[in-house]
Amino acid sequence: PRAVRLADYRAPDFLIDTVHLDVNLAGPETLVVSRLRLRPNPAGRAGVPLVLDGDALRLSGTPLLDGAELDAASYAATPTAFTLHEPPADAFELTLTTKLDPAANTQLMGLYRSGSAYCTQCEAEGFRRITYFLDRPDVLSVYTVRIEADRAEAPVLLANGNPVESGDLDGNRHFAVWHDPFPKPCYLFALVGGDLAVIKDDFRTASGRHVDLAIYVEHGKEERAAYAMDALKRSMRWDEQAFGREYDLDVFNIVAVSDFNMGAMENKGLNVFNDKYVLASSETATDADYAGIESVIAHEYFHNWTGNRITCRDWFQLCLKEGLTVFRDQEFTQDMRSRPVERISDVRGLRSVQFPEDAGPFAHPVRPDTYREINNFYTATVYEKGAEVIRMLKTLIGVDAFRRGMDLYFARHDGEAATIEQFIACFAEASGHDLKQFLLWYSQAGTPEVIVTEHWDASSGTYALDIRQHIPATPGQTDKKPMVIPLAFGLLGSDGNDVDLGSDGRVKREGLIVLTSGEHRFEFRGLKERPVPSLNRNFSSPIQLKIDLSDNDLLFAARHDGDQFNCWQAMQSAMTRLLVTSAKEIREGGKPLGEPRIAEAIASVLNANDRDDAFAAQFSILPTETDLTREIGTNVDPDAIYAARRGLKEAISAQIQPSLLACYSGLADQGSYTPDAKSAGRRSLRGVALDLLVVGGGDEAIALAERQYADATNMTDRMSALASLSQVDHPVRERAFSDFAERFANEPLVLDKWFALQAAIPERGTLDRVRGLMNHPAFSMGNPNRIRSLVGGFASGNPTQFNRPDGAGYEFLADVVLELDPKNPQVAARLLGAFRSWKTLENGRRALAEQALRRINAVSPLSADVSDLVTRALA
Ligand code: B3K
Ligand code: ZN
Repeated sequence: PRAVRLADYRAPDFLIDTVHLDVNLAGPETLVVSRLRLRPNPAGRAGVPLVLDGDALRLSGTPLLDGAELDAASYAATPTAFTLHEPPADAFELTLTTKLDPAANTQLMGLYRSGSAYCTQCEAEGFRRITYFLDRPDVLSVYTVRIEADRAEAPVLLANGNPVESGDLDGNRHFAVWHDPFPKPCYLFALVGGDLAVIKDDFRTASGRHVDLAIYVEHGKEERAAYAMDALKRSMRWDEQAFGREYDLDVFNIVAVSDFNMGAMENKGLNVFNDKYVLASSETATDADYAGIESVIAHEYFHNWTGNRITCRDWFQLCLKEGLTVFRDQEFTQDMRSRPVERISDVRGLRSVQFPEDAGPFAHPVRPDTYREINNFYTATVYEKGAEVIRMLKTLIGVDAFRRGMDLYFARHDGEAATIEQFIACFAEASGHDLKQFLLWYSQAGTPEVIVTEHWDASSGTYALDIRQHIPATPGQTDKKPMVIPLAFGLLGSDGNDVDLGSDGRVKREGLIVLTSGEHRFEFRGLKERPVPSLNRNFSSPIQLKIDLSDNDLLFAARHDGDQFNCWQAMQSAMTRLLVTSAKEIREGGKPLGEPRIAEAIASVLNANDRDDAFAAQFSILPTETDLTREIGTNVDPDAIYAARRGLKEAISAQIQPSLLACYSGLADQGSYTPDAKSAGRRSLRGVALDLLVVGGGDEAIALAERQYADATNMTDRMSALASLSQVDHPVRERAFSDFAERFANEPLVLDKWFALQAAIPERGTLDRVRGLMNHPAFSMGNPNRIRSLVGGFASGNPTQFNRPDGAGYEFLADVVLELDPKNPQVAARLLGAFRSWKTLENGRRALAEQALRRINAVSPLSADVSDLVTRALA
């Protein structure tokens, strides 16, 4: 496919004011009649042919222009386009019929079947697989949709907007008509037809509108949708309170389906969800699953304003809706749960996926300026870094100006397809700040490095920070300009409190330094002692902070920093430094390093009287293998990293076993399960303690895990026991795995956890185990969740085995990608994310990874999705 460029954007030549769809759901004979009211766009070119997008479409019958059949010479229809050579100069009506076979649609884009239901997925370019259309987000239309189906096969018929009419027809068929008064781009279109169960509720908006809420699920799963419904109502209330945004239709429907390419989709008034993000019961879902449901329900709901009421002008502006909506869902979660703990977990996520992406061949700006396949840009950079950019904006201009800017954006652009410039202009106006330089966050890729050196002059009591920023080169971008970087900070005195900052005129507000050029010096005078700096508090900017603090400083900050995020960060930094050194020594034939003070720091948090369980858990978890890979940066040996990490865990376990045991038994299962943050925190700390104990290796610890597994009254405890056991090569492990498989044989979503855990076992036999599991009756190459759990779990969740020194892990992934590509290119392409850091590997593995990538690249045809990623990986 050819590259599309932001610089080439042109307004559409035609607009579509209204769309009438008549969809007759009838298996392989499904017909879609589309009646479009079109007119030339005054902002477009005059006198050009009308070209509608299509993808694998079949026209059925003769198209009508203003009700009259078109003659064959006046139009052309191919699977990828419908062209009307000489369209009328004024408004006209075009009627086109296409014939579809939803069951044959394995890409899960457009109209397809999942289980017993017909459903749709249109973002980004799936609507063109349903009917010919101007499939671009700046064409907004009012839709009326009539669906007809067999009454027994599809008693439930849903589309966007409000229900208008329904009734019975001859031959056991029935119909429903839906009307969506809000003009929308076609990527937000959805319809569902099937035999589904439903749970209902309702909501009264702040201004008194009554909204009927419904969640549709597979029969028998109704009870498992209760938490999603609760999360929905909390989201609706929160958006009113935090952003002044009310819901705007009479109904809000959610449908859970089991075959879905991603998490969920925000179609106006009819969100379609991967059932993984709807269904939960204490026996089948972990605390993490509940948290995932809460945040995805909120995310899709929040899109109603950020995405739907105001959409994107073009796909380059994707972060306009995604970064902003992730920011909103993160704020929601922080309000529902613990702010610092959620911040830590969001940053963990950012560092483990977005930072490596930004440092490798797939790096791209938050707003890309070119793409060959837009599906490949639904990335951690657009979503998570996009959210960090909004958070920085809020930090820079302050809470009140931020809210005024949001209000202005909603007022000014409601009903429009907007750009990042228009969005940022609202904040510039509302705050009086010049945000030109800030826009670089949208156009420059790469994680900025902020390098800090300290100077302490005891004689004058002057403490200075020299701060330099450097943005690494990324594909297509070698020269970078300095960015605006807000650094929240404090200086810790020896009593552990923040010292009075003294004065440096350029410190903007109390505790905030704003970097704008390549180098800065900040001086603080009148200090009695050298302080310990606490920089980038609460992770105020998505940067790599490089400052060489001693272990003493770090461990001091870990105990005393008034910013909880930075307590956690200081501990992570101390552990990271040790692990990097340890990995290096292991490669040179040495033994893994331990560090008594790290174990002590963990013990003191575990033993604290006022312990916050969720925070203590985060505090005690070591940096991930991905974190260490990124930190080491070049010539990476995943086995050494694993050995260093495992070695440190063993050392900690051995040193503080009594504290771990005391903590573990003090947190015994309290019986009845509730998914709230506090109880989840308890369970997560219990899991962390157990994990450390089991790594210590004693039979007693293994017995403890075995008992926890068997006695568990909820999935969180059962899974944490199984996860701990999965890391040790012991007969108990296999017993537990087979028990789990039997217990949950009829629960595909639960078996996904079982697939993923086995795929992550850091042992030589795992690749064969994964191959074997692909033949398990519960596995299917047709279901994205199964593939992501087993194959994705191996490729992205098992650094030592995916990166086997013999290259077998890479070859396996290449085989799966090539097998899947013709059926579901989007999911195939996603799997290739596992290669995002291949260039940082040591030479042997690097050559083998390259060989696997080249083998994929040599195959023809490849989908646009896979070929785009492989090309970029190899560039
Ligand atoms: N907007 C959808 C993602 C669509 C992905 C298309 N490949 C879900 C979301 O971000 O809310
Ligand atoms: Zn989204």
